[in-house]
Amino acid sequence: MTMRALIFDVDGTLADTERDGHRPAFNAAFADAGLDWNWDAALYGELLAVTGGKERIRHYVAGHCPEFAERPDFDALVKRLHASKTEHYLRIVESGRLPLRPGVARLICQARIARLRLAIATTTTPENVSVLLRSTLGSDAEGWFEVIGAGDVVPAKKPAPDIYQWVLERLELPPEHCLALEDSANGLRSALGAGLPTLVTESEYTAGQDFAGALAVLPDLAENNLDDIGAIYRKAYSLNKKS
Ligand code: XBP
Ligand code: MG
Repeated sequence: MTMRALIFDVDGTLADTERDGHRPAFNAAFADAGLDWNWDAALYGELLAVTGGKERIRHYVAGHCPEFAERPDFDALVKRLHASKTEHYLRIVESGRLPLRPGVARLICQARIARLRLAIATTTTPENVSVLLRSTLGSDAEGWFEVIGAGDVVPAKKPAPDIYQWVLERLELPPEHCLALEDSANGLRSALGAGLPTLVTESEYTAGQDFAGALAVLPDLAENNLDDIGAIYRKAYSLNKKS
């Protein structure tokens, strides 16, 4: 079996974007709308159980102010809040406050030299991916990724496998020739559901989650933790040989 492509998750995998990126962006959008909602770091960690920003807002309302969902314009309000949040988030990303996690740039560079194909499978909004890649890897970085599957292109977000299946279809590769890189149990379940061997790097919000089925769980992709991603990929098949 030959590894031909790496498929990266974004939030928590490429960069630790949640606590100091998405979270303050949500709070700024709520303040702009005159809402006294404030997601502190602990509450946000709970809300991350639900992927997708619009879905997360709805999940928060259902658990904290269900009467709000009775409003006739609730759907439109959620969309407006999320659009405002995305504007705030893009400014945070463009400010350079969200660097790539350790080892990510090195791995992408090594993968390009080894002529591995690159793709992205994420729940976040497509524009968030473009700006993060540009601001961390440079203006041509987006073009390094043949397929970018993001946000609402699929009906069901992670942990559903849809986004990884969407990416595999466009790569025209079977899952066994790819390796997914994820940070969360939701993301791992999504990748495994699409049949992908998966490497997990725990992030600040996902440490200690259930990563059963991952090829390996690492603190990050830094050289002292990952010296040969090919060896991790090959584990997928040596493991199968034993079973
Ligand atoms: C993480 C998510 C996203 C972000 C917020 O995505 O679940 O919803 O938290 O981004 P992944 P949006 O780990 O799959 O990259 O508000 O744009 O959804
Ligand atoms: Mg993630």
